[in-house]
Amino acid sequence: MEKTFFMIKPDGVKRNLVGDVVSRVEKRGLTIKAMKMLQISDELAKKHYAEHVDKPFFSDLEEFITSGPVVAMVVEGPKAIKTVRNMMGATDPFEAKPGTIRGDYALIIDENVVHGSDSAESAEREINLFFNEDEIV
Ligand code: IDP
Repeated sequence: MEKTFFMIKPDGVKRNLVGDVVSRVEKRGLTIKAMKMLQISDELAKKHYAEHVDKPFFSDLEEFITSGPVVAMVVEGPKAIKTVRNMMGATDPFEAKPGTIRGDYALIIDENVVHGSDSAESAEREINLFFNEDEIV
């Protein structure tokens, strides 16, 4: 069993896609171990996207990710990290295959509906950034 961090970004929440995205996770057979809605602060955005803070798109990314509530989750299952990444589709929705979340619901890289950890190290780091141990059931 593996745990990963999964998040519905502000565009997904604004577009009322929470139910659908959560339903896809549940129907796939993954288990939701923690879930909460929160508004990301500038400080948390810089920590979460630490690898991107020096990139030219960071200010747009920070503005976007703090622009409204997100739904953050800890999701568990066999090979959960890669399984969730496969369900999300490519970072650029133009490249994302139909049937994936981004391939079905997004058009541009700036607003691509979901985030999921890309490695075991990021999963651990991101879960600890968003959740206390006692919030994970
Ligand atoms: P990921 O979300 O698929 O893991 P990352 O490369 O970690 O992709 O990028 C994090 C987020 O930063 C992306 O989901 C996207 O919203 C945003 N992003 C990445 N590259 C660009 C870009 O070139 N322009 C604008 N936004 C970008």
